[in-house]
Amino acid sequence: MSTFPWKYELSDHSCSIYAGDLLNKYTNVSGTPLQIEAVTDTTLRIHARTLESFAVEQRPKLTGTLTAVSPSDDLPQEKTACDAALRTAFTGTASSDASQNNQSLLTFATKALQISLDDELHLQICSLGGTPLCSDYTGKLQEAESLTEEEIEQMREEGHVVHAGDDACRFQITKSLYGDEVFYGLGDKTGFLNKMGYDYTMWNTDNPDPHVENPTFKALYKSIPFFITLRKDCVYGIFFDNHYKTSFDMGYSSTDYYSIGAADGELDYYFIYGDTIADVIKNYTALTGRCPLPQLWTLGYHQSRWGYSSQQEVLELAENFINNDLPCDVIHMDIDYMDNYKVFTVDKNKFPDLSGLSNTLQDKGIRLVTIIDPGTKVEKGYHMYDEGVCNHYFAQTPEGDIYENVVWPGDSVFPDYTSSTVRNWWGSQTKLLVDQGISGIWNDMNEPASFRGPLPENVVFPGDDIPRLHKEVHNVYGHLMAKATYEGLKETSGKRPFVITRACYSGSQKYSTAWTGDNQSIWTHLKMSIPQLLNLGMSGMPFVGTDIGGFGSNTTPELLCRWIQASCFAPLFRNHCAKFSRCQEPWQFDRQTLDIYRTYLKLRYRFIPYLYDLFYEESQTGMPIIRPLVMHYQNDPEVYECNDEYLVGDRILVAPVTDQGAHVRPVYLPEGIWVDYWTKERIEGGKYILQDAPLDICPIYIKAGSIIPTWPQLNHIPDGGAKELILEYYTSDAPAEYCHYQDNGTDFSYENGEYNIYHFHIDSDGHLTTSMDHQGYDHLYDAVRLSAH
Ligand code: MIG
Repeated sequence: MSTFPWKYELSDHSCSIYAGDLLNKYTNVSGTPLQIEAVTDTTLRIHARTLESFAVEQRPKLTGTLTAVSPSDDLPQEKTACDAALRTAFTGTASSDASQNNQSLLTFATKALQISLDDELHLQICSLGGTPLCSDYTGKLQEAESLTEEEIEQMREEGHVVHAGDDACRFQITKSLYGDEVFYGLGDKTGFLNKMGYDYTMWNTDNPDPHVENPTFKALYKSIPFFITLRKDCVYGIFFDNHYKTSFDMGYSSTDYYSIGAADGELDYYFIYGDTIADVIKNYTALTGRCPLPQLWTLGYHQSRWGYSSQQEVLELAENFINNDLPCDVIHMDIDYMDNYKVFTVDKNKFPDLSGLSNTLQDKGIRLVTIIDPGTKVEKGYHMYDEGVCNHYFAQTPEGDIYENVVWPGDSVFPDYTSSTVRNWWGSQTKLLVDQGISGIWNDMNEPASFRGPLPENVVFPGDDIPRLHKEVHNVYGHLMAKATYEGLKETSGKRPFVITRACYSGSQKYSTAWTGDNQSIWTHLKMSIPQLLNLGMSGMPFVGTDIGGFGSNTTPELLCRWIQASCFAPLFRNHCAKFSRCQEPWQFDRQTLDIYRTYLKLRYRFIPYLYDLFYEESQTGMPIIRPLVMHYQNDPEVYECNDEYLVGDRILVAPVTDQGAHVRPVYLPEGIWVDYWTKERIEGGKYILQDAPLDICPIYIKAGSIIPTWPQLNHIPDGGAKELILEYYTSDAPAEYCHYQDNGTDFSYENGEYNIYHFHIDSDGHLTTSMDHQGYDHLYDAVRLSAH
């Protein structure tokens, strides 16, 4: 992949352009009405700085494509970025003579793409062979049926959800549909894997009603304005880097086009091309960053509940795990540990000795993570409030007063994370928790959520120098909070920070893991968790999970069993539930539930080294940990809409049961030989099988020819990992290879080369040889064993 130093520095690990750093990204753009820049041969940035030229005066006159731009006469061609780029970087030739090439105002090519603009600035992107990949739509737009105010009111009175006017776009781009598109990504949205035929809004939203498939839930907690389009002969992604409220109509209004619009801000999107979905994700995460290597223990089991509220209770909880022989690495403390919900305080009555508690637990192999919300209590004498007021760290009303709303602590104010000074201040507070032995921070309510109505659009975030309104900051508020937390924890702990956030924007993966917010203990949410996590992974957020067992309402033993099974390879592996709902630790039910639950915790723990290898791969390439089948079987249309199976890496296939009462399910196995993990039966793929799945069985299959590194059974993850590695080998006639990554699992010394990469090779006779591709970490395994099946 070639890079063009004249524009951006692309590095494999992080991105210099934006996402957290994004608030200043517009400043280095020179002033042309439309720029098309090749960031690489396969990534184009389409950017128009002056929004005014795109503003569409009234709906429904949304033309969407670039037709509203200033007429071509006003476009000094020699100054367009594409022209400039041609001189610097492209191999293609320019044809800027309109008469020479039909309507084309300008055409040029990279090593992978041909780009042309017509005289109304409709953009067409083709492969080098000339096949249109993505074209602005030039036909007529579907007009929405218009209802009178009265009709809308009546419908709303009866309880119908009518979206009228509230999702108005100032501008919109519209792309042709060729009829063979399947869409993936878009973050955490409800519904199925394929987003074709739905529409979504990007506006970080905390709505605790049971999340149902579109259209009621157009928005959830996260705004990741990136999707991948799979067509018969091509794959491309579009990343619409605009963090005002944006909308994505993915063929919902018409079968002829899809459209992307924004309430404000600039037209600024990236077209990202690749041969495979993996390529597109790699190129997208080259722009927005990748999730850095986590600490090893974060891959273990996490237990949480909103309601753990005393030192004694947390201690007993840990003992229950130990006494029941249940693997567990982390206990989460929700808002009840704080003194009156004041962030960065601890209730000394309920937790008289938090340091003592964390030490005791850490000796037993269990760590603590505490929640931190943004809402800061209004209370004179409280250090966070006093310091924030004194230094102007909080968001303001347009008149310049501190803006107040209500959240858990009562009257609350909102830190301005768009300011680097505020982020540093906030981040440095993590010391208070780190000093008491806290190992990670969970960021909640950072959409931001508020009890007394939403924050008005014109709340002001003063920032470092440029003040911004809430409507611009909203979708990156959680992202910037996570950044502050990550950077603070890195400084105060010296470890790889463990952060969980609810609200996200593109790029949050650099700082944080995420969970999918307040689901419910219902079967539809178990079912939905699979496409939701897979789409998050394809949106560049790999370290994600759902609340196992469901957050709201009461779980049932059967649902809990199926949920732990479905999640046993979920990157973030946490059981969490709400106050007032039934406790859902595994021993709260019958013996059978406890036993099944234990089986899957133990299964998870054996595969930790494999998961960690996948995290290493992810840190290099952006490849998610769990993947839809389509990522590895892109030429098999049968898997395009596979909503209820997933791959872990490329060699483990999981097909969980997500229906109440089901003890058998159809499983689609793609081409190749698959080995049933439980029975070791070998099955030829490329077909559906009917799989028995009694309550204690989650169907799992391993691709023949795979080497998978596992650990001996442990109930807690030691820093640096286990001393022994067991290579599970699922035989085939061909030789097998596997690269395995190892480091101390805690800090950043791997950046100085302190890691090992083992290269395992098994020849066709089944003999194992090991070589070292890299050796820099001095704790090698005591033993590496081969276990062939
Ligand atoms: O308004 O901190 O999604 O995980 O337990 C509820 C209490 C606030 C919402 C989070 C949930 C958490 C709860 N929080």
